[in-house]
Amino acid sequence: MKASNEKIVCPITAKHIKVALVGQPNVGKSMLINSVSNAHLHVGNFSGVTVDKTEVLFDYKDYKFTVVDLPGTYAFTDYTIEERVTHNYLCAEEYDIIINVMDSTNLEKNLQLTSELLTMSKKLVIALNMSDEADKEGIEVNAQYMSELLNIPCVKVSAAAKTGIEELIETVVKKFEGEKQEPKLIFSEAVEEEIENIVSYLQKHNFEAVNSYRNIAINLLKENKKTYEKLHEEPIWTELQPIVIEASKHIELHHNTDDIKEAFAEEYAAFNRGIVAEVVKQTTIKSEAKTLTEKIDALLIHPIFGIPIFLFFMWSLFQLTFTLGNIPMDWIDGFFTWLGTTIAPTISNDDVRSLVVDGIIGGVGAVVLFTPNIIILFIGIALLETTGYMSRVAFLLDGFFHKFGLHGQSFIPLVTGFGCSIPAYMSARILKNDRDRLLTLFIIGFMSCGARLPVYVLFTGAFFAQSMAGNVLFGIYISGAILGLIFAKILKITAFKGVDEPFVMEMPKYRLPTFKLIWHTVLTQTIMYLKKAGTFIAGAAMIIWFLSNYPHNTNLDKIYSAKIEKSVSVKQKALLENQLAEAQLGESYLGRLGKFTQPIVAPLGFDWKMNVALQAGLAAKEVVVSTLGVLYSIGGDVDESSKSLANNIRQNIPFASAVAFIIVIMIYLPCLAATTVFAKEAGSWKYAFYLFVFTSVVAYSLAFIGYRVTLMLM
Ligand SMILES: Nc1nc2c(ncn2[C@@H]2O[C@H](COP(=O)(O)OP(=O)(O)OP(=O)(O)O)[C@@H](O)[C@H]2O)c(=O)[nH]1
Ligand SMILES: [Mg+2]
Repeated sequence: MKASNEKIVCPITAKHIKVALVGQPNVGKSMLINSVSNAHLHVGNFSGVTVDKTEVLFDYKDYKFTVVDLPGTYAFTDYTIEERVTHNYLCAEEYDIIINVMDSTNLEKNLQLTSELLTMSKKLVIALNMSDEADKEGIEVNAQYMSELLNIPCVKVSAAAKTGIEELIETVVKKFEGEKQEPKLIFSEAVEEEIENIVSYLQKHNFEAVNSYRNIAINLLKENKKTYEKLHEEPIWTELQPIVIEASKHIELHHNTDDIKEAFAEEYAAFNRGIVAEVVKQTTIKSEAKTLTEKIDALLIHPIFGIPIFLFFMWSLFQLTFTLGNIPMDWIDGFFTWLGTTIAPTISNDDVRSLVVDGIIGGVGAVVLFTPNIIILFIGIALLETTGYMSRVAFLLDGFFHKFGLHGQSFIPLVTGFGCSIPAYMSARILKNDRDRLLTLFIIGFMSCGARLPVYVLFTGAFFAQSMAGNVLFGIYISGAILGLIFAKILKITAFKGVDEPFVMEMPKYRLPTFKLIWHTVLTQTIMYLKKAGTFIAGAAMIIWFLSNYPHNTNLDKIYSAKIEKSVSVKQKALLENQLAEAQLGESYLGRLGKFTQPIVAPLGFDWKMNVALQAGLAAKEVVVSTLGVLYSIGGDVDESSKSLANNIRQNIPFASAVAFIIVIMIYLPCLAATTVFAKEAGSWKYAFYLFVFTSVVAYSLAFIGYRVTLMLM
């Protein structure tokens, strides 16, 4: 019975394989997972794309794989927050195998991490990724020999070209089913002797351990904190400690240093050089890919032309957002108009009809209308991220950023902020220094996120000719960024005082992104935008509709119906009906709330509708547009088409008020979801409160100035 039980239980439990994917930044870990499964993890050509762990599940033959994508980490010494995620995972979580992903074109640097992984107790497989690039650059890696030298299976793969993937998975399965073999990590004779001393002591005392004696000895000598803590509690420690101290002294003496970490760094570097010398052969003297990167860089990171070129790219992007984005906008607008007019006659109940047509279709339609603009912006950001240009711009702007007290590396979270503030807040983890990180977190909101784009497009489209609108849009984004820099400086000399740290940022090779990669990146973000429009925004639009339709004042109905009956022309009748709708709106809950709080925003030239739209925008910025959509489709110049929202805005909102409104949108608190992430990343809700006060004061003051100045100029 027992045997048959075992037969049933074992294969099922044995078939789950949990793999931790570890490697230096930008070596293609996330892309490798996308290649082996159907996942669409975020891939970008710069260091620090993945900042949190993500699990991906897939089946292979009889095995169920769980692969954990971890943030890239250079070595296990100096941690940023995201590197800590990786280290903590490797030390504390349950998993079966580590796949160490390496960049075949940069083995020596990648080995810094690999050689540290060799002393861990887990089974290890090495994926020599980017083999396609290595081939192009004439770099030959002898994977077979490397496997023998390290006693770890090494498999050549290319996540981009999808080669070697099956072999890699087969190797993982084989390793999983087999015994753990001791990796070969060889040090100089002086160190080997000391390791041997400690090993024989452990052997003599038959010390029980998960890791091998050799690895324990190495970790003790390296002053690995975890190993120390564990051994410290053992009875043998009193005898072992002097042996370790003595051994460390010998090693330090051998390396002519008083720092054991430095001694080991030299040992590792020598080992890594040795491995590379054995397994890597450069077949061509200077590769074409390198000269290409150099040629492009000569222009793109040119000290004088670099920044103007970048600004030109950004300007073109916003021009495209407007000109190209406006074409499908007409179709979408037409579709929602058609939908509204088709559905309206089928609903007999006045309230339900208004809820569906004005509330849901009006609100959601107003947001969906801007999908083409959002897509163009997302494509721009995806290109910046995947080509390798992002790190160059970070480098270009570093000196400039330092003048404002920001770190060059802050550029990455800041640019991410143009898409959405949530990943931007998270990517601020790449900043090592807590003060720099907090400062960056406070500034990210100045980079207008994609959700604010619809508001800008709506207002610029309403007040400017098509030929100018793109420029104005570019101006809004640039002014937001410049304001961000100015306030970074102010915060730096007041709240976040401290010395600047030098900036080291890896400059990846230029990579032509595949159409598929851009497609998936943009598609995922667009689907998220549409999903939000269909769920959250639809819900918010319904609430806004309800609050703006109730309570219904029957007295007003009576007064107006008498007038309407007496009206002489169709035009007059329509006018009176509109006045009635406006009056009812003013009496609604939303109208009362808007009017009650309106005195606060009156100095900025806002009417109560703008006031409630801004308040609703605290939930999500798209809600500003959907709220305006609902409010203006009830009152004002009634026409269901969303394009008329722009007309309504032009007719009902004075230009100076519109300027002040845009300034508030640019600066005030990010959406609820982003603010929650902000609080989490900053470490406390206290900071979210500071952010609220900071952004509100700045938004209000600047909007006031903007309003007054525009009034004066007009
Ligand atoms: N040519 C080539 N490019 C690759 C390959 N694998 C990944 N890339 C590119 O390398 C860059 C980095 O890929 P990611 O998957 O984001 O790297 P990562 O290791 O997850 O990076 P972090 O999350 O920052 O640690 C992207 O531009 C990919 O398109 C490959 O096998 N060949
Ligand atoms: Mg990644």
